[in-house]
Amino acid sequence: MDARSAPDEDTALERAALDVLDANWTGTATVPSVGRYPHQWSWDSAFVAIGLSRRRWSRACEELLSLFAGQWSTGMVPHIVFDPAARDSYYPGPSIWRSGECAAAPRGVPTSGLTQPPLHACAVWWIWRYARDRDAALAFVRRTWPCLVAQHRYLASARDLGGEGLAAIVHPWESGLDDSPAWDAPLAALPMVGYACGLEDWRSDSHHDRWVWLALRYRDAGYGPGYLRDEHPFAVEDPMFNGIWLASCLALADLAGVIGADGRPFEEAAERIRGGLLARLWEGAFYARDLRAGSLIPIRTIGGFGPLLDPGMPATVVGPLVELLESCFLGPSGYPVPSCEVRALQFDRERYWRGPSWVNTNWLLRQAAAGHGLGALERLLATATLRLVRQAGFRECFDPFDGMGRGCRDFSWSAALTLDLLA
Ligand code: 2M8
Repeated sequence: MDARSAPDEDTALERAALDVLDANWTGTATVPSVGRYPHQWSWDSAFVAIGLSRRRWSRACEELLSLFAGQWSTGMVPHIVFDPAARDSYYPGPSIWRSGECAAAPRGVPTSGLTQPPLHACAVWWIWRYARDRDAALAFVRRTWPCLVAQHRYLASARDLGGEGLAAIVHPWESGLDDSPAWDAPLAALPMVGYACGLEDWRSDSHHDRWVWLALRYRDAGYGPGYLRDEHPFAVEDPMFNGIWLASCLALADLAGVIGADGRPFEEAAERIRGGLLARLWEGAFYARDLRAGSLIPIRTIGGFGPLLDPGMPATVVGPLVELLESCFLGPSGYPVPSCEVRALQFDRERYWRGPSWVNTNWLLRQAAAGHGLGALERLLATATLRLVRQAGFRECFDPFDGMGRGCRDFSWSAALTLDLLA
């Protein structure tokens, strides 16, 4: 059935999506989910702003502005901006990150010390593109421009840990694909034993303990760039993070035209990232590179399709990537796109980023398909995503075989991006 064929159903779905976003709005930002994620997350807010830009334009602007209120003086946009009024139910919360003790963090706005995929320039472009009030839109672009430029400068300097133009993530949480099997090997290699963080000794082998240990180590080093470069034991060049960064560089080049700034540095940055992706992460497919081990991580996940977001990727790369998508991700799953290759040993249909399908990555791939003129793939991804939310609601993620909803309900980016798909 064509998922877009029934106007009444579309209206009801749109209403339901707006209800979720209204319920998750705190007055200054949209939380991903009221119970499980009661603060503001960085790339979630970018997706929410994109989804709201055609329905609640001013709120889309507020969403990004409240995120930028948490930006550090280094330019880093933190992955969580904490709401001091929220129940302290999320771990690790502000008392673990202690951003207030770091001179680079903003005063009075508690945040995490990590970042997340830099989709924000794309979101600002969306807001600009769909504004009815062009003066207000221009003012918004001018206001956010310095934040975006600082964010990109931070990535190009403090995060080019491999020295070849790509940004490295220094924690799995920075990828947004938290428990992806791509991070299993670098996590397993962490030298955890013997490091006491003041809370307890680390003897456990669980992923969660390793995530927290890594965050604490970075915190205890004062969140410094020198420590990241020379000592931090987790540094990975992720194709999704860098594909999104590249797309945002292109958005910045376009936004430069809007405000009469020079767009060339951002076009050049996009070219540098494209060169880095091809030279360092491409081996018949895109893989993440473990900078500490000095090798590619040989597992194909949804992250490997991030570079498709670049409309300038050569056909010799786009062709095999689309073939891989069709044969190992779309073909074997009834409800695409699974977050890990279905035949991989690590694939798990029930566990977050180890198998389930997600609305945000489906949406990103749909954008990528549109950018390459792949109309059939673009339509398939839109239809499949709308089918998921129609059948299971705005869940956090979905079983890729039977479409059953997983994770929390009333999840913001699932609702927001549905609005964009319906638009
Ligand atoms: C998940 O990540 C957080 C940590 O940042 C968590 O598991 O607690 C991921 O799905 C991430 O991509 C997302 O931004 C976040 C909030 O929705 O949840």
